[in-house]
Amino acid sequence: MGHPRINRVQSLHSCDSLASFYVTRLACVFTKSHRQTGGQPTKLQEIMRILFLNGPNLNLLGQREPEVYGHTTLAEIESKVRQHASSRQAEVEFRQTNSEGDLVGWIQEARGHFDVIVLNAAAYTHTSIALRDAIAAVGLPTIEVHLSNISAREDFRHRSLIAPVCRGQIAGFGTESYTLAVDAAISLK
Ligand code: CA2
Repeated sequence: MGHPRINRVQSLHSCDSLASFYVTRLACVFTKSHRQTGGQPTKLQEIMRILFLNGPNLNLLGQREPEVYGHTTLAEIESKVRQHASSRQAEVEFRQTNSEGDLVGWIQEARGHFDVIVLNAAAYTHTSIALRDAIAAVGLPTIEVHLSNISAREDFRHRSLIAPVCRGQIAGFGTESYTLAVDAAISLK
């Protein structure tokens, strides 16, 4: 992941016109122009930055086992998530990996760059103490997401090792689980 560009934002407040401050790229939007507010201090609305992480085999979505996971590809889910997020002034980064180490690294690096992590850890949900420790250590609100209802499937999928360190879990709504996760992330603002 590249480092976000740093933009300099000049304050529009009449009383502190010399003041300026730094924000990470797209961290804020002006909700009203200075003119519209008649010279009143301009209100800033924070943009929610959401990191979507997808674990092993999710790159196969839409290509294998459509009877279990449907026909929608991960790229199509990403596109739906981006559309949904942009209509709600949220910024999204979307990644997939088959490697547990990548997921741990991305969770560790997320601090300071993202406000919320949405994680479909796939099979690592049920096995990974490393992911659980990373989520707990980083302390960013993390939403666990699944396409299928893991509680209604095989016994070994009933237990999530990451659930106790996540803010909540969304499971069983197919691709809608991902757009619901955008709304859940925004609700944490
Ligand atoms: O329901 C989910 O989102 C899961 O995280 C999906 C994981 C599974 O191990 C979890 O228990 C629940 C599996 C992702 C693998 O996706 C595939 C897609 C197409 C073909 C084969 C696997």
